[in-house]
Amino acid sequence: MSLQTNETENMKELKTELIRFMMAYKFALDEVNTKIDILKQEFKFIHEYNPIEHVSSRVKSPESILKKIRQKELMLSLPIIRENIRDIAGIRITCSFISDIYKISEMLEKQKDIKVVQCKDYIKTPKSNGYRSLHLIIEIPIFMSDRVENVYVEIQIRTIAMDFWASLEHKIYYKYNNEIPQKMKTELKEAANSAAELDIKMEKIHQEMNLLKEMSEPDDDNFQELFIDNIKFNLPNNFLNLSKGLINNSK
Ligand code: 0O2
Repeated sequence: MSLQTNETENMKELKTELIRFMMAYKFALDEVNTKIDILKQEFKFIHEYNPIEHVSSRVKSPESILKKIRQKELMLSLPIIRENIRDIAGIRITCSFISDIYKISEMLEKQKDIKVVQCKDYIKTPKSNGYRSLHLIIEIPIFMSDRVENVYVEIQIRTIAMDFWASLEHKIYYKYNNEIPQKMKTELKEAANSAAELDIKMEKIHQEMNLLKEMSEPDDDNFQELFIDNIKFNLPNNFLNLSKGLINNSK
């Protein structure tokens, strides 16, 4: 085989390996997104409550991967990149309340094919700039045609308020090229604390509302649940008996 043919073959092999490498992360995201969607739907139908407000996911761009390789001074080798850059596949889940964050993380942790390899709780211990979020690095098996690959996925779970703060902070961080003026840093920290207070207040109001709902809920023995277009109606048994009579009499 000539040197040129050899090089072309090598290039082809490298290209296939790179495509396989990136595809595994896309498949991992598909799997985790499906898991989250199932939890979301199940919660809505069984518990009549949806703890997940919003889900977004992305595979890190090759440019961002290269940037991280340089930052971490890694060797250009796929197994080294795989082991050291564990957020190539990333999912962000936004919830209404802090308790939802832990509920969702627990439900994911319990799934047999998910292995949690790292958990960073920036809610219990916020970062010094005020950043709050729960970060999980999970490992999930992906079944390919000729192999099984265990792929890392980073899952960030946060409330709407935490997400609002993090998006703004991220924009400011890039605008000032990592050199945020001290005044703005202080304001951001204050805003993070206000957002955390708001989260606590909103959760308290939500709990009080649930309590009131429970107290005013009709006695099950006297009512029948009826679902029309996913909307729940509580119909008194007396009314149903009366309707039965009406139908029978009209026959
Ligand atoms: P991007 O562009 O969002 O992906 P790592 O660098 O991941 O090996 P690190 O930094 O210890 O290790 O991980 P950590 O603390 O779990 O943070 C990872 C991700 O969390 C970041 O990814 C951000 O998305 C988010 N994050 C962490 N700290 C902050 C913060 O102070 N502000 C905001 N807005 N987001 C934060 P990347 O790769 O840095 O960026």
